[in-house]
Amino acid sequence: MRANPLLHHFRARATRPLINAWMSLPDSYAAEVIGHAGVDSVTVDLQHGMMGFDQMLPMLQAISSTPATPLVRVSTCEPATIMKVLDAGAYGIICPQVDNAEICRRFVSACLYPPSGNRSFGPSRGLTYGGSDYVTKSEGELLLLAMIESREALDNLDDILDVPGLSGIYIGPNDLALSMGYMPGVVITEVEQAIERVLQTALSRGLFVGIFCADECNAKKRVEQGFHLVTPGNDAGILRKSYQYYCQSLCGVQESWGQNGGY
Ligand code: 3PY
Ligand code: MG
Repeated sequence: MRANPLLHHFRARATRPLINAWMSLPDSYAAEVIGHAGVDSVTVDLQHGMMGFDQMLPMLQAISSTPATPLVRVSTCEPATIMKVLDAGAYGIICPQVDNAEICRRFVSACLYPPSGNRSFGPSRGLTYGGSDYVTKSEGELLLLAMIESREALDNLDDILDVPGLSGIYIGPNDLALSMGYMPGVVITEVEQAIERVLQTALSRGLFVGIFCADECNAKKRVEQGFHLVTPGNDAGILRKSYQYYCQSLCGVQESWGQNGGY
């Protein structure tokens, strides 16, 4: 089976941070361009991105033509969708709102073939992209990341992290802040302490730890903190920032919509 470079970097204890791109734009050409930008992975965001399954498929095909690992954030922990996204060739799933161990078990089970899980057979593009031994080898190559992004998940952290088969976690700092009573995109000590606790608890179990970041400065801070993988904002935010930069440098300060929490 085709190896998952992201997972192999992690297992080899990569000495550099892993960079993940986050796509909300429903476009395969944009996915191809971003996949060739030097990132380690590209995540197609089905939860808040402007695409559905039919647009995701050519995006995964485009990412497959680049060195980046194709990942998908699903919109919810729904086994049928998770299985279909894996069949489409995603090499990792980021599952949002994994608030307790039961949700986490459902997530992991949907990703793994029996006897480890209950993923249904029909690997489709998984087989085409992954290789003829996909069904027997996929368990060792797919990255399964549970999003920790609520107060409830903090309360259930140990039980969530103990679910067998989970590769690691991905922190959603915006939803985490909201669920703790704060606005996203603002540095709040209580939220920072919670993020540090999640990080250390996951690291102590040898799990893969990623986090969404507001921008590149925030991503640098998260790398120094010890995160394996960082997402320095999403594609639309980065595109907007680039145009804002050109507008400001050519015409001086201009009125424009700001960004919030990396979006
Ligand atoms: C969050 O910060 O809540 C996220 O889900 C990142 O997209
Ligand atoms: Mg979120």
